[in-house]
Amino acid sequence: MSAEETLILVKPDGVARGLTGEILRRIEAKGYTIADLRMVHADRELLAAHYAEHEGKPFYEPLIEFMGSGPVVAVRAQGERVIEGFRSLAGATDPTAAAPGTIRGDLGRDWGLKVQQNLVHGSDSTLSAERELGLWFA
Ligand code: IDP
Ligand code: MG
Repeated sequence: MSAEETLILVKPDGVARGLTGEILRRIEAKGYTIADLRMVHADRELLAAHYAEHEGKPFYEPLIEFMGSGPVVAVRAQGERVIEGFRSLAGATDPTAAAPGTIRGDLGRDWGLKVQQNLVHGSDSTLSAERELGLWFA
């Protein structure tokens, strides 16, 4: 059986702040394998597909705008229970509440914007990992 895979995105705030290396370092330090990597300036179509589950929510439009505001780094990461493990490394969605020791807790904060700029995305299930990897690594 091949190792579990997940999609990780370093969001535009992470890239713009020069935190790509630090985030990749944490993924590798945890023992996950970076199986593929690309920098993408995503168009609206890709972002709408990626965030389809959030359509209609108040933060949806600002989220799409933010995610298209600059390049993101897309990562195919591999390892035993990597989906759950990366969500744990990333920390809670709200960077102010995210625990210290996590990517969002250590490196993120609330900037008082309409959308939480929280540095990273990680797939939340095997189904979404498969779907999202198909979108970003088509
Ligand atoms: P996740 O990234 O921790 O899985 P989701 O609930 O899937 O969180 O939300 C997707 C993204 O939308 C979040 O990472 C964050 O950037 C943004 N977001 C989620 N909830 C809110 C909110 O209540 N206000 C503003 N932005 C939000
Ligand atoms: Mg999510």
